[in-house]
Amino acid sequence: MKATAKAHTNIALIKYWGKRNDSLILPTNNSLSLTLDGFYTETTVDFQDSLTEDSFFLNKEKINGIAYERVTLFLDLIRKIADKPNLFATVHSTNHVPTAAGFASSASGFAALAAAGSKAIGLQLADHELSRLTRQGSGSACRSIYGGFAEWQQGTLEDGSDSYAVPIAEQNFWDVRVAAIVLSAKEKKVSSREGMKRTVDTSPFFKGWVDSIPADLREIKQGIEARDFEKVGAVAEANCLKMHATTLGAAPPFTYWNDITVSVMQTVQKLREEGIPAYFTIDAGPNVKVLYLPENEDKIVNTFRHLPGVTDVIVSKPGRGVTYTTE
Ligand code: 2P0
Repeated sequence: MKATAKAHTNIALIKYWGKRNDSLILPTNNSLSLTLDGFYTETTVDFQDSLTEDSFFLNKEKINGIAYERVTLFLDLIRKIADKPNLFATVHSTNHVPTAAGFASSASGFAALAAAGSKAIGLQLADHELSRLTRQGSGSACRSIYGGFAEWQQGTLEDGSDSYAVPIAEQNFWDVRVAAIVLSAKEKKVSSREGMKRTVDTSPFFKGWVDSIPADLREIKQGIEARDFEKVGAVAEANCLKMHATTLGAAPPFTYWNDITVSVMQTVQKLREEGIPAYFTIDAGPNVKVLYLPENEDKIVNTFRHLPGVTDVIVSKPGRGVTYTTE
């Protein structure tokens, strides 16, 4: 009972920032993302009757501790759905997500684990069912089931049964590019899980954030449909700034930005003044992602590669949804 799946990471243009239920991973707002072809995880799950516990290997190294716990707790969910409580697995994952680029490998990681694990145990899940399962490993991962643009619908039910992602526009609909601007900064101090919780619990700006989401979503979906890059970029950049503003209001306050983050943001705004359409977005870390169109790729790469404090620029096209390798 073995299966292999590959899933790509995604970048949120309308951010997921806040949970209404921590254990089921139910968000306080819808979010919308673009799946990226440059960054992915490939995972093989092999269930065997002879095993008495799960084991997890990441890039060929045996993993213990919290990362192992998250994998085995997630396999418990799969075992429960399949009604096979005593069937254990060996999991091999290979990450093609450079950690320095500041993309969460948890998104591609849990999407690949959910896909390979559910297939290996014999479940045949529809995409939305797979997305709903994936959500319980890591929220943002539920969007990586699909290629191109996807929206995670927060849902209204307490048990989370209507909280999953749906496709908005497929991979080949529109060639929008994303450059990850890698900074020479150390690892972040506040994890996204902790930062999100602190914001929900203490930031007076959190309500304003949540209230502003429906209009942002409406506008960005109109922009995607019309392939209106300025509209999509402007909404994404403003949404990112609002998310980061909530952290400054938290107690104790925190920010994911450093001086180079701000310098990259200012450079993006300067490019726009020069007539190059480029927009930034930032997740729970100091690195900046820049949205641009293919005809401006050289200009974008050259501009940021030479900016002080930038160590690398990694470009990506829209990516595909989950795929399976048959053996
Ligand atoms: C996002 N982020 O929408 C937002 C924007 C970070 C900033 O989703 O606790 O690793 O596993 O559900 O998905 C990062 O949070 O958190 C994240 P959990 P996750 O991409």
